[in-house]
Amino acid sequence: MVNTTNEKRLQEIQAGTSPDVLKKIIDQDGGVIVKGLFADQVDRFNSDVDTVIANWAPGHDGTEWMQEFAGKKTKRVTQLIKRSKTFREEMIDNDIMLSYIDQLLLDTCDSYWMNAAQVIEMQSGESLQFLHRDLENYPVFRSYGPSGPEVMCNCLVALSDFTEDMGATRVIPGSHTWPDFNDREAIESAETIPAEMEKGDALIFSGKLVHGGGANLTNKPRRALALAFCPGWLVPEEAYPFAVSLELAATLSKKAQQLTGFRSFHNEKLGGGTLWSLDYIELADVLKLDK
Ligand SMILES: O=C(O)CCC(=O)C(=O)O
Ligand SMILES: [Fe+2]
Repeated sequence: MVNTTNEKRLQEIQAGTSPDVLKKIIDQDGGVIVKGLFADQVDRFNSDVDTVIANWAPGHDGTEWMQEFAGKKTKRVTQLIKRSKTFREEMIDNDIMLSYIDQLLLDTCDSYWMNAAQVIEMQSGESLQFLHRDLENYPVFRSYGPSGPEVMCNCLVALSDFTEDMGATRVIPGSHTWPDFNDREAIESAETIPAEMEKGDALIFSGKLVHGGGANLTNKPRRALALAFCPGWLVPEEAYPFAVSLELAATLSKKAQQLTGFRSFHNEKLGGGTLWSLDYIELADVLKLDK
C-alpha cells in the first residue's frame, strides 16, 4: 500500500520490496528511501576508497557554475570500477537496485547506461548545494516538464550517517509533477526536507525531483555514493570505455558490461535500430566478451 507522504519525511521501504510498490511511491512523491539496500557492502566499499578519498582535493576546477554545483568543500571521486572491487563485483549490478531502476527506465529503452557513479563526500562546513533536477544534464528535457520521459534517475547510497546536520540530501517531494520545470521561483519558495538515512540505505529518485546536497554543520564528513542511470540512447556523464580496460571489462558481469558501454544498445522493444556498435555488429561480439 502507498501511504500519503508525511511532509517531513520521505516514505521508506525495505530492500527487496516489490518494484511496483517503489514505482507507485516515486510516481507520487518523486523519491523513496530503500532501507538496507547496500548494508552488506557499505563497510567494504568504504575501505576500498578511503585512501583515495583521503588524498583527494575538495572542489572542482571547471566553470564557475560547475565549481558551485560540485561544491567547494566537497570531494567527488569517480572511476569507481577501477577503484573498488566491492563496487565492480557486488554493487554496480545489484539485482534489487536494478529491478528498481528497470521500473523507472524501461518504458523508453531496452537497456540503460550507468550515467555516473561517484562518491560525494561533503566536508565539514560545506554549504547547501543549489537545488536542481538531475534531468538538467540534458537541458532540452526541462521544456517537456513532468510529461517528458524519465531520462535520468539516481540511487544515492548513504556511506556514512546521513542526518540533516551532516548535510543529508534535501528534496522537495512532489516537485517532479510541477507543471513548469523552468520555474526557478517555485523552487526557491518551496520547502525542502532532508532525506535522512542510516549507513547502507539508499534514496532512489526520479530525475524530475528537485533536490540538492544539504549543508554540513558538523565536524564529520558526510559521504554518499551517487549511482545515476540514463536510457541507452543518451550519452552518459562518465566515458567508461576510456577508463576501464578491456581486460577489466571482461571480468565484469554481462549486466555491468552493458551498464558501462561494453555491449550495444538494441532498440527492439520500441522498434528502433541498434546503437553503439561497429559495422552493425554487437559490440560484445566485436570485443569477444562472450568467448
Ligand atoms: O550530495 C548530495 O546530497 C546530492 C548531490 C547531487 O544532487 C548531485 O551532485 O547531482
Ligand atoms: Fe543531483
